[in-house]
Amino acid sequence: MYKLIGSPSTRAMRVICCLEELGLDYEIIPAKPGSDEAQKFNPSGKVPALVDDDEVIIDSTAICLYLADKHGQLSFPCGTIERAHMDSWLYFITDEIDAPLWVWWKHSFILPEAQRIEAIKPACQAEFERAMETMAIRLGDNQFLMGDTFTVPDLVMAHCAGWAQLGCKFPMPDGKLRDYLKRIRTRPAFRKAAKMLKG
Ligand SMILES: N[C@@H](CCC(=O)N[C@@H](CS)C(=O)NCC(=O)O)C(=O)O
Repeated sequence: MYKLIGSPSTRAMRVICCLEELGLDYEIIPAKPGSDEAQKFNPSGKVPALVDDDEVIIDSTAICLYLADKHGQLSFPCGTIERAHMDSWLYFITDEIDAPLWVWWKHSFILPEAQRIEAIKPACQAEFERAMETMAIRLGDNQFLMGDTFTVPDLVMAHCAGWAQLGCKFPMPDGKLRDYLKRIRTRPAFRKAAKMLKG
């Protein structure tokens, strides 16, 4: 059975959604970010981490990709053009969506108050909004980021969008992008994961 280090209120949520989509058994060890417990699995103390037998994998996106590749769903084979496009989405989401959200979040809640810079936050929101505009164009009329196939970038994106809307209170434009996010959030795996978040 897989062991997931990190609680649903963190990026561990992405891995929970992935494990649920794949129908896999897992146990959650709700180590807090930066705790001694988390540091046993990741020298930075960050979560999530995944334990698979004697191996520990860190970073939510790498974990989801590993699970998807290993279990032959939610991704495309390495070396295919589809995989190239799928990876392109993943880097876009981590660089241009997760990164500004994380900077905004750190300067709102995580850093010691003396290190927080309020003035950086509007720039983070603007970067996020620009990425959403790009995303809406790239998504077009597709059901998912990779057309008809639901893949790992969809689940990372859905997590980022929830974080932006509920955590940062960033407005989400109406239209195809909102419909796309709703399509993901109403999947059974996501509904189950959302219940875990509410406790
Ligand atoms: N790129 C990493 C980021 C992990 C990360 O920053 N996790 C947060 C919780 S969501 C954390 O552990 N923060 C503690 C810290 O920054 O020291 C991932 O996607 O797993």
